[in-house]
Amino acid sequence: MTYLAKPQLHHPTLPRNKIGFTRRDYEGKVSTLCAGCGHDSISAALIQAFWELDILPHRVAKLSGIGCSSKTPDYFLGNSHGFNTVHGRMPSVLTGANLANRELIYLGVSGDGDSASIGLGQFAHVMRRGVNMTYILENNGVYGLTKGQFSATADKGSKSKRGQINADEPVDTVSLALLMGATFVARSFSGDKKQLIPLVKTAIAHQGSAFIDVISPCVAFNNHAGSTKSYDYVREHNEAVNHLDFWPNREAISVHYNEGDVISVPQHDGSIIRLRKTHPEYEPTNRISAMNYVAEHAARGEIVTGLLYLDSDPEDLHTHLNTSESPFNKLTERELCPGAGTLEKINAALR
Ligand SMILES: Cc1ncc(C[n+]2csc(CCOP(=O)(O)OP(=O)(O)O)c2C)c(N)n1
Ligand code: SF4
Ligand SMILES: [Mg+2]
Repeated sequence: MTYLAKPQLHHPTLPRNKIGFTRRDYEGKVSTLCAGCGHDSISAALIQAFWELDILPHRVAKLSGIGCSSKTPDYFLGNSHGFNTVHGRMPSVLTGANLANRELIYLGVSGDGDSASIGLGQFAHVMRRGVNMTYILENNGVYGLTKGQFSATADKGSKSKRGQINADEPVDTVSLALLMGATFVARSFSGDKKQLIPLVKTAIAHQGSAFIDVISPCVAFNNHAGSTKSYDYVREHNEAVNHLDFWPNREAISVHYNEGDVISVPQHDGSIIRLRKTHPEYEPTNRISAMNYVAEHAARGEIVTGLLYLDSDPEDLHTHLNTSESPFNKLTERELCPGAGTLEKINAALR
């Protein structure tokens, strides 16, 4: 029962997006995760975001590692490209794919074990290299797939289902992404679609390394009293610093807000991000103050969510490396092999 295909039949009255697709066209196979798993809500948010953005599914490449979270790309965007890497190695495979073909939209899906334990080095480097991607970390504080051991994001002092207390300091992936130079950093909660869907849409439009840590409770192993990743705990300690509205182009803006409550951030591609501040003192365009704010609130047991940092003029890996605009598979032999004379010149310059 690992793979269940969904029936092909669509109801004829289902709403269609601008390119004629229904939400069903962005779904994948039937999920085999536990009923109530936060990861399924994240898949639903991704389906909604890609549908609302009118993205052709074949323009998307989904990459993941190993874990319940990393299984989820099978449950959405069934008509997109997909690749399951070795545990913790999604970032380097995504980087390679991106270098070979920058025309696709890259979506990395990972878990806290995948990214903060075995894949911590890969996570740090993909952020500092500015790979143009949306990186979703489905964070439940445990290794769900291997039966609930504490992961590196489990908070110190939090309790396992069997009553053990975690003695280790946590890795805060949001702080690490900020430190390593990610140009879009957010935190959200799988139980808050209203916050998550616009964050995902904005991250997809961002032309640099976009990271969203989504707290995603594991109902089988980490949803009890004493856990800091349970539905109840996150609802009680969630401090949303802003709410996001995303317009794919400037003309479409129809909502008006009181002056002072909102900041508008135009993007290079013509889209506009509007941030409604719920914490007026929060400044999402200052990396250092974002890091301090997240750390100060974490020390008080509060989980700060929303768009935490945005660089609206990001540079991506292709700019740094001055790479070819064309995907490798569209280059001709002449472009790929410039001839013995050119090679000789390069070699001579290196002697
Ligand atoms: C190299 C390697 N080491 C260990 C494992 C065993 N393993 C599989 S999934 C996993 C952890 C998954 O945790 P996480 O990434 O948090 O995903 P979740 O299941 O919680 O969504 C581990 C340790 C593996 N598959 N490969
Ligand atoms: S074990 Fe946990 S993470 Fe895995 S599917 Fe079940 S609830 Fe989700
Ligand atoms: Mg996990």
